[in-house]
Amino acid sequence: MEIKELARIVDTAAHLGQPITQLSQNHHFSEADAYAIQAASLQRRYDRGEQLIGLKMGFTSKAKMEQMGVNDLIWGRLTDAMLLANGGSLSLDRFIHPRAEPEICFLVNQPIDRELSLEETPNYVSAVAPALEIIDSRYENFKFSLEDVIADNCSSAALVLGEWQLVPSSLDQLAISLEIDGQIVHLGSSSAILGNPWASFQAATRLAAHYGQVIAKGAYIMAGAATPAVYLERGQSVAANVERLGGVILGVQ
Ligand code: OOG
Ligand code: MG
Repeated sequence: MEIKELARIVDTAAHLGQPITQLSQNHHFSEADAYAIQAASLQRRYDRGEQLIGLKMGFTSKAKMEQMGVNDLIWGRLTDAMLLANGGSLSLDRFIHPRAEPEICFLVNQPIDRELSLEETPNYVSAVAPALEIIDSRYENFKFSLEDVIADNCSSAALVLGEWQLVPSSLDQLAISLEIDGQIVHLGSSSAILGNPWASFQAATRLAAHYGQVIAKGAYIMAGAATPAVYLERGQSVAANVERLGGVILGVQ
């Protein structure tokens, strides 16, 4: 069956850290098919013993949409194998052409199996943390169509979470920076994330419910990058800082 075969191709590329041509070059598939490929590729990870730890939203900011030339919200799945320690290191050997981006992560306090309204979202979150997401498209040259990137689990590769903070009364207009070797390379605002990171959380509940993915208690929801992503090079240290929430740092080896 084609969905399973395409899932095998993207999963193997991610597992081995080897690039592939865009699936859409040789196969015609819809957005719904792309999510089915993503789900089937994640099933292969679960079969290897990985566990789902949360979801990530993508293209929630204009900066990201413009950088990648894609204009639709996407969502992907995060597993425990992707989690890196804050202050730890990332080995480039495992990846193809990884990029880092600064994010905000939500901690879910009870199961969610339906679309929440924006007003109810804070009742479902116990804490927020600054985060770094490492994305690593499995496609050559980091180029893809909307369907390609969805099938490829939205380029998910790794994530680093900072210390959990009590949810502040507002997540509006917090400065978010991406730093390489202590220098700010991109500066954005939390309001660049769909106008407000809570809107991204709300959209995650809508999309998860639509695709039949229950969000578990304890799940992490990554709101999406507020700035463009940057390529990483060996020897660098990369950090994300979010005003009032603190930061995270990772060495690149
Ligand atoms: C897709 C993932 C987008 C974000 O935060 O917008 C994403 C990509 O850019 O390769 O994670
Ligand atoms: Mg991201």
